[in-house]
Amino acid sequence: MKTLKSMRLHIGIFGKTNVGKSSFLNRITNQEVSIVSDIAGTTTDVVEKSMELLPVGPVNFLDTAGINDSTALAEERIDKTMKIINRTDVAVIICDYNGIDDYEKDLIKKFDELKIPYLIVINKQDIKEITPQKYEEILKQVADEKILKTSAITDNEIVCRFKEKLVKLLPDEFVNSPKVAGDLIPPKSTVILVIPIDKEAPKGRIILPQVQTLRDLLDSDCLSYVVKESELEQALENLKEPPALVITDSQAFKTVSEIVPENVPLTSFSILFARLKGDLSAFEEGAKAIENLNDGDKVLILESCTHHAIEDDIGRVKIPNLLRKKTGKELVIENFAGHDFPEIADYKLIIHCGACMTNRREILSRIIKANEAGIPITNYGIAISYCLGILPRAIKIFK
Ligand SMILES: Nc1nc2c(ncn2[C@@H]2O[C@H](COP(=O)(O)OP(=O)(O)OP(=O)(O)O)[C@@H](O)[C@H]2O)c(=O)[nH]1
Ligand code: SF4
Ligand SMILES: [Mg+2]
Repeated sequence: MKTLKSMRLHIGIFGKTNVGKSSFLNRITNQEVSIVSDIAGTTTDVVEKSMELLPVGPVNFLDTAGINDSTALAEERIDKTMKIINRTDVAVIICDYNGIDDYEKDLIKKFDELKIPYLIVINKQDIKEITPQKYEEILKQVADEKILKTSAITDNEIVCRFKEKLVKLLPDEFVNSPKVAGDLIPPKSTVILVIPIDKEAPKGRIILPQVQTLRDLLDSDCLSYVVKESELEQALENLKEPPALVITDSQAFKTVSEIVPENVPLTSFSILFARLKGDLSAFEEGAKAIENLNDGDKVLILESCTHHAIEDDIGRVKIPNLLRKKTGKELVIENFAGHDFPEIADYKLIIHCGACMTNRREILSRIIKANEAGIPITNYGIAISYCLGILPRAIKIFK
Protein backbone atom coordinates (compact mmCIF):
# COMPACT_ATOMS: atom_id res chain seq x y z
CA MET A 1 0.00 0.00 0.00
CA LYS A 2 3.07 2.22 0.22
CA THR A 3 3.27 2.41 -3.57
CA LEU A 4 2.24 5.86 -4.67
CA LYS A 5 -0.95 5.98 -6.68
CA SER A 6 0.95 7.49 -9.57
CA MET A 7 3.24 4.44 -9.68
CA ARG A 8 0.35 1.98 -9.86
CA LEU A 9 -1.01 0.54 -13.06
CA HIS A 10 -4.40 2.17 -13.58
CA ILE A 11 -6.98 -0.27 -14.92
CA GLY A 12 -10.14 1.50 -16.14
CA ILE A 13 -13.38 -0.48 -16.34
CA PHE A 14 -15.77 0.78 -19.02
CA GLY A 15 -19.09 -0.31 -20.47
CA LYS A 16 -22.82 0.38 -20.64
CA THR A 17 -24.95 0.49 -17.51
CA ASN A 18 -25.84 -2.81 -15.89
CA VAL A 19 -23.38 -4.98 -17.84
CA GLY A 20 -21.65 -5.95 -14.58
CA LYS A 21 -18.69 -3.57 -14.29
CA SER A 22 -18.96 -3.27 -10.52
CA SER A 23 -19.65 -7.00 -10.13
CA PHE A 24 -16.51 -7.72 -12.15
CA LEU A 25 -14.41 -5.40 -9.97
CA ASN A 26 -15.77 -6.94 -6.79
CA ARG A 27 -14.89 -10.44 -8.00
CA ILE A 28 -11.36 -9.49 -9.02
CA THR A 29 -10.67 -7.68 -5.74
CA ASN A 30 -12.69 -10.20 -3.73
CA GLN A 31 -14.29 -7.29 -1.88
CA GLU A 32 -17.48 -5.30 -1.99
CA VAL A 33 -15.71 -2.28 -3.42
CA SER A 34 -18.51 -1.06 -5.64
CA ILE A 35 -22.25 -1.16 -5.11
CA VAL A 36 -23.96 -3.67 -7.38
CA SER A 37 -27.61 -3.51 -8.28
CA ASP A 38 -29.94 -4.26 -11.16
CA ILE A 39 -30.87 -0.60 -11.37
CA ALA A 40 -29.07 0.87 -14.37
CA GLY A 41 -26.81 3.76 -13.40
CA THR A 42 -25.92 2.46 -9.93
CA THR A 43 -22.33 3.68 -10.14
CA THR A 44 -22.55 7.41 -10.65
CA ASP A 45 -19.05 8.56 -9.81
CA VAL A 46 -15.81 6.78 -10.42
CA VAL A 47 -14.98 4.24 -7.71
CA GLU A 48 -11.26 3.62 -7.10
CA LYS A 49 -9.63 0.61 -5.55
CA SER A 50 -5.90 0.13 -5.01
CA MET A 51 -4.60 -3.38 -4.51
CA GLU A 52 -1.64 -5.67 -5.02
CA LEU A 53 -2.68 -7.87 -7.93
CA LEU A 54 -0.18 -10.71 -7.62
CA PRO A 55 1.99 -11.32 -9.58
CA VAL A 56 1.19 -8.28 -11.70
CA GLY A 57 2.03 -5.75 -8.99
CA PRO A 58 0.39 -2.67 -7.52
CA VAL A 59 -2.70 -1.59 -9.46
CA ASN A 60 -5.49 0.94 -9.09
CA PHE A 61 -8.89 -0.03 -10.50
CA LEU A 62 -11.23 2.69 -11.76
CA ASP A 63 -14.85 1.57 -11.91
CA THR A 64 -16.73 4.03 -14.09
CA ALA A 65 -20.34 5.04 -14.33
CA GLY A 66 -21.96 3.21 -17.22
CA ILE A 67 -23.54 5.12 -20.05
CA ASN A 68 -27.06 4.27 -21.02
CA ASP A 69 -27.95 6.81 -23.60
CA SER A 70 -27.14 5.18 -26.91
CA THR A 71 -28.78 8.06 -28.75
CA ALA A 72 -26.24 10.60 -27.56
CA LEU A 73 -23.63 11.58 -30.10
CA ALA A 74 -20.37 9.66 -30.07
CA GLU A 75 -18.34 12.66 -28.91
CA GLU A 76 -20.77 13.37 -26.09
CA ARG A 77 -20.66 9.79 -24.89
CA ILE A 78 -16.89 9.66 -24.96
CA ASP A 79 -16.59 13.07 -23.29
CA LYS A 80 -18.24 11.72 -20.18
CA THR A 81 -15.63 9.00 -19.77
CA MET A 82 -12.69 10.97 -21.13
CA LYS A 83 -11.52 12.08 -17.69
CA ILE A 84 -11.09 8.45 -16.71
CA ILE A 85 -9.64 7.46 -20.07
CA ASN A 86 -6.89 10.02 -19.50
CA ARG A 87 -5.88 8.20 -16.31
CA THR A 88 -6.08 4.70 -17.78
CA ASP A 89 -3.01 2.56 -18.51
CA VAL A 90 -5.01 -0.55 -19.43
CA ALA A 91 -8.74 -0.64 -20.21
CA VAL A 92 -11.35 -3.31 -19.64
CA ILE A 93 -14.48 -2.90 -21.77
CA ILE A 94 -17.34 -4.93 -20.39
CA CYS A 95 -20.36 -5.98 -22.41
CA ASP A 96 -22.84 -8.80 -21.95
CA TYR A 97 -24.47 -11.39 -24.25
CA ASN A 98 -25.80 -8.53 -26.40
CA GLY A 99 -22.25 -7.99 -27.67
CA ILE A 100 -21.04 -4.59 -28.78
CA ASP A 101 -22.45 -1.68 -30.74
CA ASP A 102 -21.33 1.85 -31.56
CA TYR A 103 -20.72 2.71 -27.92
CA GLU A 104 -18.04 0.06 -27.43
CA LYS A 105 -16.70 0.63 -30.96
CA ASP A 106 -16.16 4.32 -30.15
CA LEU A 107 -14.31 3.34 -27.00
CA ILE A 108 -12.13 0.91 -28.96
CA LYS A 109 -11.36 3.64 -31.50
CA LYS A 110 -10.36 6.00 -28.74
CA PHE A 111 -8.13 3.42 -27.02
CA ASP A 112 -6.46 2.59 -30.34
CA GLU A 113 -5.83 6.28 -30.98
CA LEU A 114 -4.35 6.77 -27.53
CA LYS A 115 -2.45 3.46 -27.68
CA ILE A 116 -4.12 2.23 -24.50
CA PRO A 117 -4.17 -1.58 -24.42
CA TYR A 118 -7.62 -3.01 -23.77
CA LEU A 119 -9.51 -6.21 -23.11
CA ILE A 120 -13.13 -6.99 -23.98
CA VAL A 121 -14.97 -8.89 -21.26
CA ILE A 122 -18.18 -10.56 -22.37
CA ASN A 123 -20.02 -10.94 -19.10
CA LYS A 124 -23.20 -12.71 -17.91
CA GLN A 125 -22.43 -15.86 -19.88
CA ASP A 126 -24.26 -17.82 -17.18
CA ILE A 127 -27.52 -16.18 -18.25
CA LYS A 128 -27.07 -16.47 -21.98
CA GLU A 129 -24.13 -17.28 -24.25
CA ILE A 130 -23.25 -14.69 -26.81
CA THR A 131 -24.32 -15.81 -30.31
CA PRO A 132 -21.63 -16.69 -32.89
CA GLN A 133 -22.79 -13.74 -35.04
CA LYS A 134 -22.34 -11.27 -32.21
CA TYR A 135 -18.98 -12.77 -31.32
CA GLU A 136 -17.89 -12.39 -34.97
CA GLU A 137 -18.84 -8.73 -34.72
CA ILE A 138 -16.42 -8.31 -31.81
CA LEU A 139 -13.71 -10.27 -33.64
CA LYS A 140 -13.90 -7.69 -36.43
CA GLN A 141 -12.64 -5.14 -33.90
CA VAL A 142 -10.20 -7.08 -31.73
CA ALA A 143 -8.15 -10.28 -31.75
CA ASP A 144 -9.41 -13.37 -29.95
CA GLU A 145 -6.67 -13.15 -27.29
CA LYS A 146 -8.09 -9.82 -26.13
CA ILE A 147 -11.54 -11.27 -25.44
CA LEU A 148 -12.62 -12.92 -22.19
CA LYS A 149 -15.97 -14.70 -21.96
CA THR A 150 -17.02 -15.02 -18.36
CA SER A 151 -19.59 -14.55 -15.65
CA ALA A 152 -18.86 -12.22 -12.76
CA ILE A 153 -21.21 -14.36 -10.69
CA THR A 154 -20.44 -18.01 -11.53
CA ASP A 155 -16.94 -18.15 -13.09
CA ASN A 156 -14.68 -19.51 -10.34
CA GLU A 157 -11.56 -19.02 -12.43
CA ILE A 158 -12.33 -15.43 -13.35
CA VAL A 159 -9.36 -13.95 -11.44
CA CYS A 160 -6.72 -16.21 -13.02
CA ARG A 161 -8.26 -15.95 -16.48
CA PHE A 162 -8.32 -12.16 -16.24
CA LYS A 163 -4.73 -11.96 -14.98
CA GLU A 164 -3.52 -14.24 -17.78
CA LYS A 165 -5.03 -11.92 -20.39
CA LEU A 166 -3.90 -8.81 -18.53
CA VAL A 167 -0.23 -9.83 -18.34
CA LYS A 168 -0.15 -10.10 -22.14
CA LEU A 169 -1.49 -6.55 -22.49
CA LEU A 170 0.62 -4.80 -19.88
CA PRO A 171 2.85 -1.96 -21.04
CA ASP A 172 6.48 -3.06 -21.29
CA GLU A 173 7.78 -0.47 -18.85
CA PHE A 174 5.41 -1.77 -16.21
CA VAL A 175 6.39 -5.42 -16.64
CA ASN A 176 10.11 -5.01 -17.13
CA SER A 177 11.33 -2.75 -14.36
CA PRO A 178 14.75 -1.49 -15.40
CA LYS A 179 16.09 -1.45 -11.83
CA VAL A 180 18.15 -4.31 -10.41
CA ALA A 181 19.04 -2.79 -7.03
CA GLY A 182 19.20 0.99 -7.47
CA ASP A 183 15.63 1.50 -6.28
CA LEU A 184 16.32 -0.16 -2.92
CA ILE A 185 18.70 2.49 -1.63
CA PRO A 186 19.08 6.27 -1.97
CA PRO A 187 21.44 7.69 -4.62
CA LYS A 188 25.07 8.13 -3.43
CA SER A 189 24.76 5.10 -1.13
CA THR A 190 27.71 2.79 -0.70
CA VAL A 191 27.09 -0.83 -1.69
CA ILE A 192 29.45 -3.76 -1.26
CA LEU A 193 29.27 -6.50 -3.87
CA VAL A 194 30.75 -9.82 -2.76
CA ILE A 195 31.89 -11.93 -5.71
CA PRO A 196 33.67 -15.17 -4.82
CA ILE A 197 36.37 -16.15 -7.28
CA ASP A 198 36.34 -19.91 -6.87
CA LYS A 199 36.71 -22.72 -9.37
CA GLU A 200 33.13 -22.14 -10.58
CA ALA A 201 33.82 -18.51 -11.52
CA PRO A 202 34.30 -18.19 -15.28
CA LYS A 203 37.89 -17.58 -16.36
CA GLY A 204 38.83 -13.93 -16.70
CA ARG A 205 35.36 -12.45 -16.38
CA ILE A 206 32.43 -11.66 -14.11
CA ILE A 207 29.02 -13.22 -14.79
CA LEU A 208 26.23 -11.20 -16.38
CA PRO A 209 23.90 -10.70 -13.34
CA GLN A 210 26.84 -9.27 -11.38
CA VAL A 211 27.85 -6.96 -14.22
CA GLN A 212 24.23 -5.84 -14.64
CA THR A 213 23.95 -5.09 -10.92
CA LEU A 214 27.15 -3.05 -11.02
CA ARG A 215 25.92 -1.09 -14.05
CA ASP A 216 22.57 -0.46 -12.38
CA LEU A 217 24.28 0.88 -9.25
CA LEU A 218 26.43 3.19 -11.40
CA ASP A 219 23.28 4.43 -13.15
CA SER A 220 21.79 5.10 -9.71
CA ASP A 221 24.83 7.19 -8.65
CA CYS A 222 25.82 4.65 -6.00
CA LEU A 223 29.36 3.90 -4.86
CA SER A 224 30.14 0.24 -5.40
CA TYR A 225 32.89 -1.65 -3.66
CA VAL A 226 33.58 -5.06 -5.25
CA VAL A 227 35.38 -7.65 -3.11
CA LYS A 228 35.81 -11.38 -2.58
CA GLU A 229 34.44 -12.75 0.69
CA SER A 230 38.03 -13.03 2.00
CA GLU A 231 38.42 -9.23 1.79
CA LEU A 232 34.95 -8.34 3.07
CA GLU A 233 35.94 -7.72 6.68
CA GLN A 234 38.67 -5.32 5.62
CA ALA A 235 36.29 -3.57 3.21
CA LEU A 236 33.82 -2.96 6.04
CA GLU A 237 36.63 -1.59 8.22
CA ASN A 238 37.80 0.75 5.46
CA LEU A 239 34.40 2.42 5.21
CA LYS A 240 33.71 5.43 7.44
CA GLU A 241 30.06 4.37 7.71
CA PRO A 242 28.40 0.98 7.29
CA PRO A 243 27.27 0.31 3.69
CA ALA A 244 23.61 0.81 2.74
CA LEU A 245 23.53 -2.69 1.27
CA VAL A 246 25.68 -5.76 0.80
CA ILE A 247 24.95 -8.02 -2.18
CA THR A 248 26.58 -11.42 -2.31
CA ASP A 249 26.61 -14.54 -4.41
CA SER A 250 24.20 -16.93 -2.68
CA GLN A 251 26.89 -19.64 -2.41
CA ALA A 252 28.84 -17.36 -0.06
CA PHE A 253 25.78 -16.12 1.84
CA LYS A 254 26.48 -18.03 5.07
CA THR A 255 30.05 -16.78 5.39
CA VAL A 256 29.07 -13.26 4.38
CA SER A 257 26.09 -13.08 6.76
CA GLU A 258 28.40 -13.90 9.67
CA ILE A 259 30.69 -10.99 8.74
CA VAL A 260 28.07 -8.35 7.88
CA PRO A 261 26.48 -6.81 11.02
CA GLU A 262 22.81 -7.71 11.47
CA ASN A 263 21.69 -4.07 11.03
CA VAL A 264 23.24 -3.84 7.53
CA PRO A 265 20.85 -5.00 4.80
CA LEU A 266 22.13 -8.07 2.98
CA THR A 267 20.77 -9.83 -0.08
CA SER A 268 22.01 -11.98 -2.94
CA PHE A 269 22.30 -11.49 -6.70
CA SER A 270 19.87 -14.34 -7.29
CA ILE A 271 17.23 -12.74 -5.05
CA LEU A 272 17.59 -9.44 -6.97
CA PHE A 273 17.06 -11.33 -10.21
CA ALA A 274 14.13 -13.33 -8.83
CA ARG A 275 12.44 -9.96 -8.36
CA LEU A 276 13.57 -8.60 -11.72
CA LYS A 277 12.53 -11.69 -13.66
CA GLY A 278 9.56 -12.89 -11.65
CA ASP A 279 7.71 -12.07 -8.48
CA LEU A 280 9.35 -12.24 -5.07
CA SER A 281 6.15 -12.69 -3.05
CA ALA A 282 4.85 -15.49 -5.29
CA PHE A 283 8.21 -17.26 -5.25
CA GLU A 284 8.59 -16.85 -1.48
CA GLU A 285 5.14 -18.35 -0.98
CA GLY A 286 5.98 -21.19 -3.38
CA ALA A 287 9.21 -22.03 -1.55
CA LYS A 288 7.23 -22.85 1.58
CA ALA A 289 6.04 -26.00 -0.21
CA ILE A 290 9.58 -27.44 0.08
CA GLU A 291 8.89 -28.11 3.76
CA ASN A 292 5.87 -30.30 2.94
CA LEU A 293 7.48 -32.50 0.28
CA ASN A 294 7.21 -36.23 0.88
CA ASP A 295 8.75 -39.44 -0.44
CA GLY A 296 7.72 -39.99 -4.07
CA ASP A 297 6.57 -36.39 -4.63
CA LYS A 298 7.31 -35.01 -8.08
CA VAL A 299 9.16 -31.70 -8.46
CA LEU A 300 9.45 -29.98 -11.82
CA ILE A 301 12.53 -27.95 -12.67
CA LEU A 302 11.30 -25.62 -15.38
CA GLU A 303 13.86 -23.90 -17.58
CA SER A 304 13.16 -21.21 -20.15
CA CYS A 305 15.73 -22.33 -22.68
CA THR A 306 17.54 -25.46 -23.75
CA HIS A 307 21.19 -25.01 -22.90
CA HIS A 308 24.00 -27.54 -22.73
CA ALA A 309 23.89 -29.15 -19.32
CA ILE A 310 27.29 -28.82 -17.65
CA GLU A 311 28.84 -31.24 -15.19
CA ASP A 312 27.61 -29.55 -12.02
CA ASP A 313 24.44 -28.19 -13.65
CA ILE A 314 22.32 -26.06 -11.33
CA GLY A 315 18.96 -27.50 -12.46
CA ARG A 316 20.09 -31.10 -12.82
CA VAL A 317 22.60 -31.53 -10.01
CA LYS A 318 22.87 -28.63 -7.54
CA ILE A 319 19.21 -27.90 -6.82
CA PRO A 320 18.13 -31.58 -6.73
CA ASN A 321 20.96 -32.26 -4.24
CA LEU A 322 19.99 -29.28 -2.09
CA LEU A 323 16.31 -30.28 -2.09
CA ARG A 324 17.05 -33.87 -1.12
CA LYS A 325 19.41 -32.73 1.63
CA LYS A 326 16.94 -30.17 3.00
CA THR A 327 13.90 -32.48 2.96
CA GLY A 328 15.58 -35.84 3.52
CA LYS A 329 12.96 -37.29 1.15
CA GLU A 330 13.13 -39.50 -1.94
CA LEU A 331 11.93 -36.95 -4.46
CA VAL A 332 11.21 -37.52 -8.13
CA ILE A 333 12.79 -34.51 -9.80
CA GLU A 334 12.13 -33.91 -13.50
CA ASN A 335 13.38 -31.23 -15.89
CA PHE A 336 11.58 -29.44 -18.69
CA ALA A 337 13.20 -26.83 -20.91
CA GLY A 338 11.78 -24.46 -23.52
CA HIS A 339 9.09 -21.84 -24.04
CA ASP A 340 6.14 -24.27 -24.10
CA PHE A 341 4.32 -24.78 -20.86
CA PRO A 342 4.21 -28.48 -19.91
CA GLU A 343 1.45 -30.46 -18.20
CA ILE A 344 1.94 -29.70 -14.51
CA ALA A 345 -0.95 -31.39 -12.72
CA ASP A 346 1.21 -34.19 -11.21
CA TYR A 347 3.79 -31.96 -9.56
CA LYS A 348 3.90 -30.84 -5.96
CA LEU A 349 6.29 -27.98 -6.70
CA ILE A 350 7.71 -26.11 -9.69
CA ILE A 351 11.14 -24.50 -9.49
CA HIS A 352 11.76 -22.06 -12.32
CA CYS A 353 15.18 -21.14 -13.63
CA GLY A 354 16.65 -17.63 -13.29
CA ALA A 355 15.13 -16.71 -16.66
CA CYS A 356 18.19 -14.81 -17.90
CA MET A 357 17.25 -15.53 -21.53
CA THR A 358 13.59 -14.56 -21.29
CA ASN A 359 11.48 -11.65 -20.08
CA ARG A 360 9.45 -11.09 -16.96
CA ARG A 361 6.16 -11.25 -18.87
CA GLU A 362 6.71 -14.94 -19.69
CA ILE A 363 7.53 -15.75 -16.09
CA LEU A 364 4.47 -13.87 -14.79
CA SER A 365 2.27 -15.89 -17.18
CA ARG A 366 3.83 -19.08 -15.88
CA ILE A 367 3.24 -18.02 -12.26
CA ILE A 368 -0.42 -17.36 -13.08
CA LYS A 369 -0.80 -20.75 -14.83
CA ALA A 370 0.77 -22.52 -11.84
CA ASN A 371 -1.49 -20.60 -9.43
CA GLU A 372 -4.51 -21.54 -11.51
CA ALA A 373 -3.57 -25.21 -11.25
CA GLY A 374 -2.90 -24.80 -7.52
CA ILE A 375 0.76 -25.84 -7.87
CA PRO A 376 3.30 -23.85 -5.81
CA ILE A 377 6.00 -22.20 -7.90
CA THR A 378 9.34 -20.75 -6.86
CA ASN A 379 12.64 -20.09 -8.62
CA TYR A 380 16.30 -21.09 -8.39
CA GLY A 381 17.45 -18.12 -6.32
CA ILE A 382 14.63 -18.35 -3.80
CA ALA A 383 14.75 -22.16 -3.56
CA ILE A 384 18.52 -22.10 -2.95
CA SER A 385 18.18 -19.38 -0.30
CA TYR A 386 15.35 -21.30 1.34
CA CYS A 387 17.35 -24.54 1.45
CA LEU A 388 20.38 -22.74 2.86
CA GLY A 389 18.20 -21.11 5.53
CA ILE A 390 19.09 -17.58 4.43
CA LEU A 391 15.82 -16.49 2.84
CA PRO A 392 14.38 -14.38 5.71
CA ARG A 393 17.48 -12.16 5.92
CA ALA A 394 17.97 -11.97 2.16
CA ILE A 395 14.46 -10.65 1.48
CA LYS A 396 14.20 -8.30 4.46
CA ILE A 397 15.18 -5.25 2.39
CA PHE A 398 12.19 -5.78 0.06
CA LYS A 399 9.63 -5.92 2.87
N1 LIG B 1 -26.38 -13.61 -13.71
C1 LIG B 1 -25.47 -12.67 -13.71
N2 LIG B 1 -25.75 -11.45 -13.21
C2 LIG B 1 -24.79 -10.51 -13.23
C3 LIG B 1 -23.49 -10.76 -13.74
N3 LIG B 1 -22.77 -9.62 -13.61
C4 LIG B 1 -23.57 -8.70 -13.03
N4 LIG B 1 -24.80 -9.22 -12.81
C5 LIG B 1 -25.95 -8.54 -12.26
O1 LIG B 1 -26.23 -7.45 -13.12
C6 LIG B 1 -26.70 -6.33 -12.37
C7 LIG B 1 -25.83 -5.12 -12.67
O2 LIG B 1 -24.53 -5.35 -12.16
P1 LIG B 1 -23.52 -4.17 -11.77
O3 LIG B 1 -22.25 -4.82 -11.42
O4 LIG B 1 -24.15 -3.23 -10.82
O5 LIG B 1 -23.41 -3.47 -13.20
P2 LIG B 1 -22.66 -2.10 -13.59
O6 LIG B 1 -22.15 -2.30 -14.97
O7 LIG B 1 -21.68 -1.74 -12.53
O8 LIG B 1 -23.87 -1.09 -13.61
P3 LIG B 1 -23.84 0.51 -13.45
O9 LIG B 1 -23.02 0.88 -12.26
O10 LIG B 1 -25.29 0.82 -13.26
O11 LIG B 1 -23.32 1.06 -14.72
C8 LIG B 1 -26.69 -6.76 -10.92
O12 LIG B 1 -27.96 -7.21 -10.56
C9 LIG B 1 -25.69 -7.92 -10.90
O13 LIG B 1 -25.95 -8.84 -9.88
C10 LIG B 1 -23.22 -12.07 -14.28
O14 LIG B 1 -22.14 -12.39 -14.78
N5 LIG B 1 -24.25 -12.96 -14.23
S1 SF4 C 1 18.64 -19.48 -16.26
FE1 SF4 C 1 18.96 -18.57 -18.30
S2 SF4 C 1 20.34 -20.05 -19.35
FE2 SF4 C 1 19.49 -21.10 -17.60
S3 SF4 C 1 17.68 -22.19 -18.44
FE3 SF4 C 1 16.97 -20.23 -17.60
S4 SF4 C 1 16.95 -18.85 -19.31
FE4 SF4 C 1 18.22 -20.62 -19.93
MG1 LIG D 1 -21.50 -0.10 -11.40
